[in-house]
Amino acid sequence: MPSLRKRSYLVLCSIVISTLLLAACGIEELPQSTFSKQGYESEQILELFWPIFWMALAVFVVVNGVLLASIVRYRRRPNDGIPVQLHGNTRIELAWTIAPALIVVVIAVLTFRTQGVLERNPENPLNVTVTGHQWWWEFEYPEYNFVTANELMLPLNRDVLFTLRSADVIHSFHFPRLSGTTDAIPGHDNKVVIRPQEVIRELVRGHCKEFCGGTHAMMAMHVGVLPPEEFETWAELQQSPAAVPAGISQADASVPPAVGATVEATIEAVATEEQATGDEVAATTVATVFATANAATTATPTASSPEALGYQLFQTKGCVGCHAIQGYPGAVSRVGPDLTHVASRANIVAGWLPNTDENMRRWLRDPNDVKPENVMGAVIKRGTLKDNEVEALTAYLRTLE
Ligand code: HEC
Ligand SMILES: [Cu+2]
Repeated sequence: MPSLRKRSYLVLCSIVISTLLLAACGIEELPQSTFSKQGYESEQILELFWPIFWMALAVFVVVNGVLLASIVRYRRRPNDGIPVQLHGNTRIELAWTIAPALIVVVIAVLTFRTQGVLERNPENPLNVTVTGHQWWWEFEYPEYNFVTANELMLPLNRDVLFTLRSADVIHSFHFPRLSGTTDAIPGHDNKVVIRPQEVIRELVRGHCKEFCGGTHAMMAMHVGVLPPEEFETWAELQQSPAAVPAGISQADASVPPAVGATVEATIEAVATEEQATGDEVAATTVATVFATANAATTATPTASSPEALGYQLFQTKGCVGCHAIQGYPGAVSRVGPDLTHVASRANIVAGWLPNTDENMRRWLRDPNDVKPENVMGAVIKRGTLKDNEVEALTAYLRTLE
């Protein structure tokens, strides 16, 4: 039986070792750290970090050095009497007041300089409007007139001006490799400028950095950086309307366009009302609105191919109530992510699942099982979609490249 001391030693060692092992868990998009800077802003932040770090280290060494030296040098020895009693030392007191004040002034000057750079007014920037939702990100490119979700592409070496907003509670926008963190606040626009300096093809991770409710931990996002010509190609793809499966003519879409809009308006009204009381959209209210809208749609799926069936189910199952797909009649709602090019994303559900068929099925089968309390799960429950419907919708969503 090892002694208590030995046992606590073992426990301590295993904690240290497992912490180190976990910290080393290799995910390519990590580390999410300013030390792995890939943009001008993170470079500036790092340039501010180092001088402050070295100054802090010097203070630490001096203070603790003097402390340790005094402890050793002036410790009490046998037969020591009472030491000389003194009060005050003007010279030392002046020194320890002026030296820290100087250090603080230096830090202030450096910090103001960096802040000035970070908060500059960019010339001819690319605009991106970011809206934080519980718990996913919406990205709008106003100059290009398209909306996407959870994944951003940016052009290399160009200032991007982000306008941050929130649809519900306070979120925080943070790509550690590119910039610092800025809050997305309801009813108030915040601005962030980012100029990426490296091409990023393997998307890099960012995250909501302000606790925003139940599954805040599952509110990631990804960014890629492309040379300008490739960025234009990507933007053109995102602008183009969604593909329509063979065998479907636009006229077949029998959801009155009003339905999608009504559902959206109602859900937004509920959301605004409850925002006043600090609540999120009540799941039951959304479900009621949804059921009413769903009952108003009359189409019966008749398609032969899974893609065409999925296309029809997208309206009969009421997905149009929450999702926009450009070119799909009636699908204009912005309660959930824009799905026009969902197949072109590397991940779905705010960076939580790689965008594979299996994960898409998993999400559609039971959204709440993947991400508890999310708005879609208030309506689409386990069993809402039959297996063949999940298959068909997955097949259709796959065509949205
Ligand atoms: C009540 C609103 C609502 C309804 C109805 C709804 N969704 Fe969603 N959907 C959402 C929300 C909100 C999200 C974002 C979830 C998250 O990541 O937190 C989402 C996410 C998704 C995603 C992942 C998108 C991405 O890029 O991450 C897909 C795919 C999707 N929904 C498909 C569907 C389909 C198909 C239907 C119909 C069967 C449907 N949704 C019905 C609100 C809804
Ligand atoms: Cu958040």
